[in-house]
Amino acid sequence: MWVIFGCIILIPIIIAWIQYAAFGLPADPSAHFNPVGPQVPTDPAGFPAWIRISHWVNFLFLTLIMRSGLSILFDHPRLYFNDGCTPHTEWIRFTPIKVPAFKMWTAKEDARYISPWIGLPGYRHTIGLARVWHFLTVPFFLLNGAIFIVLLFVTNQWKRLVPHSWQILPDAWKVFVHYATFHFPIEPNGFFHYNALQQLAYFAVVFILAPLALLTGLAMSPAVENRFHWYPKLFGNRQCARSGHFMVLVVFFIFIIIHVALVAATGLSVNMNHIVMGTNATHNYTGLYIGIAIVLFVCLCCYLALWLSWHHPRPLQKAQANINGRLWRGSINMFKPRPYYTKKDISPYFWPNGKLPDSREWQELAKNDFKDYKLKVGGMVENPVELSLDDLKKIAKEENITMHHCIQGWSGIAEWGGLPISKLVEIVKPYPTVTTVAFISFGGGLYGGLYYDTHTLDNCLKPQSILAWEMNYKPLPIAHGAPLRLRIENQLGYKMVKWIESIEFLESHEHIGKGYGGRNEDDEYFDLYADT
Ligand SMILES: Nc1nc2c(c(=O)[nH]1)N[C@H]1C(S)=C(S)[C@@H](COP(=O)(O)O)O[C@H]1N2
Ligand SMILES: [Mo]
Repeated sequence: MWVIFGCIILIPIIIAWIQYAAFGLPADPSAHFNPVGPQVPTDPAGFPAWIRISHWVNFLFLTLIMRSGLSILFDHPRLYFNDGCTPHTEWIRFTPIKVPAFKMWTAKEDARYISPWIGLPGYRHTIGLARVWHFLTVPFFLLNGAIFIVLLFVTNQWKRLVPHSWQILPDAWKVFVHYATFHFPIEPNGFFHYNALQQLAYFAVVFILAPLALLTGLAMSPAVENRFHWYPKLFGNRQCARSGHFMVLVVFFIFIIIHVALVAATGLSVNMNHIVMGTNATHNYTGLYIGIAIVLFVCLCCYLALWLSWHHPRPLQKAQANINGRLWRGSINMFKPRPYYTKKDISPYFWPNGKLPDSREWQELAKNDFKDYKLKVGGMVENPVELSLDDLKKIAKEENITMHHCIQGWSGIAEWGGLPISKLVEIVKPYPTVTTVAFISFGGGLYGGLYYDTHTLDNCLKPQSILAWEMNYKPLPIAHGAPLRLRIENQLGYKMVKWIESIEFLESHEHIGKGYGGRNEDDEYFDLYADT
């Protein structure tokens, strides 16, 4: 990968130098630009307020999105091109640790610390809040982008961004040869024109990079993947999409560095007057000073976001539920998972996660191969039952090969065999007021308390929602949840309770635990709806 990246960067530079050595500098395509006004009267002149505002709003949002994205990345600091995320196949890792072969190494243990100077909120095991910042910003980032693009095309401003002739390509190359060989090309007045390379770069950021960020992000959603299996395939597979999402971040970062460096190098105070004040004034620093104030304000927002994450996480979680929870519930959460994978897709490796139960009761049951295990099913039902594994197996069995999506970013494809939850529902007969099913584990949560999670009854009745006692055609291994674990395929991994002790039918997720829908929702501010 490093060789490939090196080539992508070095080869154009080498070609530019060869061209320069053999033929000298190419003619500068900006030479014919009118330096004091638009080329033709219908060309845009200056930056209206909506451009300036959306530019700086975008800067704030991108800062939040990129920093929270890094925090999310560091919860599983490895990137792959294979869906099984087999250790040692990552193309890049942000951890010194090689996954040990001699002991169980869970994905949670593998999470890293990231400094809050870089990540939002930073630190370890803060993925819940990192996602809150990431997803809370995204709808507004998209809205800002949409408004920008609409206004771009209802005004004449699109002309500065959208190339209208293929001539832009050779022209951009000529400008690149200047930069690459350390010659500054002629600087057109950005109030009226960009040079060809600049125009191409801005165009690519707005019309390619930003949409790619959205599309690769969406490809990681379990609800989307399980309904439209072809979609992540557009990028190769789900982990390619995740890697691509990261590369989008890297390109954004490189763009920002070069953008800011050139803004500074080509007349900082004038350029700042353009994009802050909307004036073409050359002899005052107003734009620069206000621009610095805006940057400081963004820093302050970052600090405030960190402070809120640490001192008022619950309102953040609730804001996320009110905005994105609602959005997802009414859209992608309604998709029904579809069968797709076959035996040959089963991943050679499947990351284990969570904490093995340490209760004496579970250990006794495990010693005896769970022969004495009884699943307790109760709550708001007409017919509470206790069922052994054999009882469960006698009711029905369904086998599905599906992709597991952990919130941390890793995935894995496995076969799961077990009882469709719909069959259990038929037996216990929940009251009509039941909306929610809670699954309670023998195991504990990261910060204490029993591990549990809730699902809407609706999701429990979707295709492929099962209580599994079988993984890859063998009895469910201890590490993966023996004797019984949950599979609800349109949700993220943390909702798939392992080592299930009991099931309760409820009128609301607020009637169990701290009332946020699960151990991770209670203690780590994860989403109630884990569709993405
Ligand atoms: N009881 C219990 N169930 C749990 C967890 C846990 O910590 N405790 N971790 C969850 C998470 S975060 C994931 S990704 C999956 C992992 O399942 P696996 O170990 O089979 O990969 O289990 C889920 N179920
Ligand atoms: Mo997970």
